[in-house]
Amino acid sequence: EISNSKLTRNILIAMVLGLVLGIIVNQLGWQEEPLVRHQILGGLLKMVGDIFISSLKLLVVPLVFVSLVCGTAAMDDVRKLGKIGLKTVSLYLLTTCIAISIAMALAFVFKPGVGLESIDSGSAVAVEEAPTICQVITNMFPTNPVKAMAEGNMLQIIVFSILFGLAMVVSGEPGQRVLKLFEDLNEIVLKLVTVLMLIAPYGVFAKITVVFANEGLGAIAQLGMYFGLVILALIVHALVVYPSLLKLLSGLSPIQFLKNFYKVQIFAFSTASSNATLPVTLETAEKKLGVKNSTASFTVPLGATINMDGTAIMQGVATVFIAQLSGIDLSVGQILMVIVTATLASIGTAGVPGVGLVMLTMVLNQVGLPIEKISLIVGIDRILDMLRTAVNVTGDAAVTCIVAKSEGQLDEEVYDSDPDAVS
Ligand code: DAS
Repeated sequence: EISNSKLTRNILIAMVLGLVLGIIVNQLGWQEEPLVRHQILGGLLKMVGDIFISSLKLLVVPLVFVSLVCGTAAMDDVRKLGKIGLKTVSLYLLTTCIAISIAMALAFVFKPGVGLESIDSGSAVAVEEAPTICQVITNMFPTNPVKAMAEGNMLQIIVFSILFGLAMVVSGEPGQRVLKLFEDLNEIVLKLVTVLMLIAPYGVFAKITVVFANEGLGAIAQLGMYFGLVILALIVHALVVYPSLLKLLSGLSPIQFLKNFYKVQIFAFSTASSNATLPVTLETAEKKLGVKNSTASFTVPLGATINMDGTAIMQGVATVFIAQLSGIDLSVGQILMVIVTATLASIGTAGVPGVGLVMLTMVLNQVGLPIEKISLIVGIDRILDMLRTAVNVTGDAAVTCIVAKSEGQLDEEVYDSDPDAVS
């Protein structure tokens, strides 16, 4: 197992190498040579890239099912904590919905994927007639959970996982025993994510080389548009939405919040893992934001699992970007489906590096978009992962402050004091 930072470095090196090699091949016109086109771009590199994409798809069903059952069963505390629990979960889901809506709106306005339809990194699918909202809701309930998993019908898997987790909560002893099993399974599945991420440098190199060999410098512009748009949405969410919620709902100073919290954001950025940042988020919530332990010890770990606004933002922009790449106009029903799927799926997804990309393949699958089209964005996803993880943990802390303040569990003297003065 290699460290996150080493893996990040390898992925970035692979991306740059692939980009440079691809552009050289394109500038020399070698991509038209039959040997290069069929044996290398369409042969070896396509194979390596497809194995990488398959490894992401492989993870979706076990990751969503196991982590969502754990996430739902953890709601047992929500039931015990009643009002606080309900308030916390509602705010987490609300901020995630706002995040993905901002992301999709920006992507519809700036159209990062328009003009790249020619990128043939996967065949565009004929999208069947969009179902009505009633049909969507009816179809969410599986007739056979195993069939839903076999078909990768994510909304049905999500509904089944939540129902199964709730049944565990209300079944007492048996539920507690099965929960322990699922918590161990969750550890294993998350480790599987880390192990499969080791393929990422090779997969990224293969995918990026093929795209830039075929598209040349043109693809850089679109890649830059996508990259810039995700960052813009992350900044809007972190510097407008959270400060507004802090000010409006709790009268807390957003500037003071950022002064207290920026070191955690840097740690989250460097680890690209909400889980790894959890101890730092928790300590800062108590020592610098003045949140009582009884509240923070519930809302912060819950947030690290069910609240991933930064990830939802990437998924929002990426979904619209890939629809535009594929020349597909998303219907209102499909847009709602993306928001519901990404929000519900984020409930269980624990915060480890790369999990956002796995969840993106799930969202694309759900709305019938070609997953192969993520070739262009897998390379830079690692950098975006670091940025969006910083937003994920910021959302956890902001909601924690809002809930704590409303329950009289936040010491404003600590909150307003100079964070560097605190021991
Ligand atoms: N790295 C994940 C986290 O820790 C976010 C993601 O992969 O999108 O929150």
